[in-house]
Amino acid sequence: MQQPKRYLITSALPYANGYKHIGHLAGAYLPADTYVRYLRAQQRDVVFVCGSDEHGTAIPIQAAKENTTPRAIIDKYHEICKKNFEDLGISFDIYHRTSEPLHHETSQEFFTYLNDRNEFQVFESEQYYDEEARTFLADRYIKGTCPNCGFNQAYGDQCEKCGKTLSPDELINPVSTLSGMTPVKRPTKHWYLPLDKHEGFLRKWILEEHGNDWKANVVGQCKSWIDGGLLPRAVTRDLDWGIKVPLTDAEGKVLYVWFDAPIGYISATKQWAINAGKDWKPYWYDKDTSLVHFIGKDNIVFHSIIFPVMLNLHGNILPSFVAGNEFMNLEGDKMSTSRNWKIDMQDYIDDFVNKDNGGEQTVDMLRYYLTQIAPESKDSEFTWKGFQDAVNNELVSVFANFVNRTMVLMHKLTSGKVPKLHEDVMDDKDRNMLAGFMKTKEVVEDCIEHFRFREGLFEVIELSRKGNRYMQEKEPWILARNLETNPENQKIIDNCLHVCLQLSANLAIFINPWLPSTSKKMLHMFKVVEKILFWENAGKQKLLSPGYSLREPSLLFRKVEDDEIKYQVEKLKSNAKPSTAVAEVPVEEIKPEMKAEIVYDDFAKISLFTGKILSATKVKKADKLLQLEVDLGFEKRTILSGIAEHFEPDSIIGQQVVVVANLAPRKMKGIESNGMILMAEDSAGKLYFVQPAQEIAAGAKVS
Ligand code: B3M
Ligand code: ZN
Repeated sequence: MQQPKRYLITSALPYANGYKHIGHLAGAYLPADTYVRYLRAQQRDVVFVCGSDEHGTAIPIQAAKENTTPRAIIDKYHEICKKNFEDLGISFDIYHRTSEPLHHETSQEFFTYLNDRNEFQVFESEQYYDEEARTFLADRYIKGTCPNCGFNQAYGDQCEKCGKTLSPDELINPVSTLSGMTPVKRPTKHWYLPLDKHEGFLRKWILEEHGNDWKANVVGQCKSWIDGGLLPRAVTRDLDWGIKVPLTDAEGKVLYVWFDAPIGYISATKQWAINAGKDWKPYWYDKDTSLVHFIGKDNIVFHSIIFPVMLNLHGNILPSFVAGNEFMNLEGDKMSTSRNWKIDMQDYIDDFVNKDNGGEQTVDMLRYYLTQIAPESKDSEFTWKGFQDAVNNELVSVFANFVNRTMVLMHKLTSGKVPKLHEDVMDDKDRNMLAGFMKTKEVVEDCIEHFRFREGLFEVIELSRKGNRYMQEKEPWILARNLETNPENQKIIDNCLHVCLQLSANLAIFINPWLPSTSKKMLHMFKVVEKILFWENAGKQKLLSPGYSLREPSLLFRKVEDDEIKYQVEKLKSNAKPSTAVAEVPVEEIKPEMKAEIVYDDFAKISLFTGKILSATKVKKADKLLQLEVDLGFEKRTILSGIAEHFEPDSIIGQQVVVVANLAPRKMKGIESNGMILMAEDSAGKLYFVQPAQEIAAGAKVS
């Protein structure tokens, strides 16, 4: 594939309605920043945009909670989020706002362009109206009883207890949250984007063109959506907070927040171009631009289905990749703002970065751990113990240790200067180490270009691990003991430190996309300028010139102490709010049923393999069944599973599973099922996938 001429990288625009947590950071911001820093090191033309999403009901609802105005809310949280990202080294080229006039104009122009070409359909429908507050009610402004679980505080768009997506019409005894009154139905008119008309385009573009090069979770979610039947989607709302619909017959209506928010990427690019004296148009119109969206999984359909349809109709380019990440759990539970089970970026900044013994190194410590556990292909989990282990056992003991030992020994054994390489005493170990730089470069490059940031970082740490091993084998400190009797040893010492120093310089280049301030600190020790970080230098064997004197080393990372993580875990627990979402189910003390004894041969008749769910759709006229496409590595299977009441189809795409692969085929509702998925059920009847503790390729034998 030809290399794109320019890149436009976007991270999801966070709602400016509160603090954002490290799960957000790990999903949509940190991987984007890593990618961008790499592209910049490659000296490619790249613009990295983000900003606040300041519309939608989320904002006035937060304003009501804080007893202030929507304007005050967005002003407050815009500044907080912007500063948090800066503090954690996220290097946006612009952090814009959707409340800016430039964005309002851009969105209205977009709407008008589509409307003028009759791309919308206008429908009238009956919607809830609050007669006392004299306003139509957005879904979030209506509460009532959930038809699914009976929870009496469910919202018009979702029940927070059972998680079911709802429409206001489904609520039993709906009440307006504005006035407490029972709302009435009134006719209202809205503009709809007829997604159904674009099914052919979407199938071709996503499933045919990107079915293989996009991530399975993204393609799978899109496929489920498309297979589930696309419907016209309203792009306007009856609300007084938002961008006015630019039509005379649309009094009191605003653009739906998910219509204007992604256009925010365009207005941000425009503002960046104004500031930088550049032209924004090629970034949104030229086919040789690579547009990449970094988002969390709850935003996938908006970025891979709805916004692309809009872009296509508007004559813009389409994303070349949608980096949709899964979620990060925290200490055994889902991160949740409503239950306060989360670590805000601000919390980490207060407790680590702004502390006396914190500083920049703690920024990179977090960046390291969040990348190491990045939810690239499945949900992952943050634990404070995991954080401590990653920092102490890898960053400190492997990476920093190697660099530090190299620097200390260089001061001790080669008088603070880069020693020269003596070809005559070089051995295979030296040669292998030197040749390894280029190999790592190629692997890291491949990882980053293909959005596998975890693996790329792992490779860099591996290289420093090899450096430690090499030094351990060479033992220059032992050779130094009997220099008088063996003066030739000095050459071997020189070679070892020469190699270790060139390796350290390479490590500074490699680690830069992930841990930029660590790399800067290394450059300072080596007394070299930042230009050395250009990727073209990676893999080179002569980055530091022999004879050049280097600074005294300073420690790259400090250890994380036991009491620090103990404090964090306690803080998390004591700040957590009781959940409304999960009902306490009494655990009954009953022994499970045990079937009759079998012999090994009975068990050995079953062929079990690992697999991955590629897509999931509800089976028509069967409440319990989901139709799954499962990748078994050696083949793909259709499997019907009776789990529809337990999982939303979208939420299980990409899950690892264990499949009984030699079960006789069985037909249900006209569909043939070829196998069975293993599930575990707890005493409350909740189902869990049985899966390997680590990610493993599909098709692995289970026994
Ligand atoms: N503000 C939702 C979110 O923060 C939404 C993203 C917009 S991206 C254009 O998850
Ligand atoms: Zn419910």
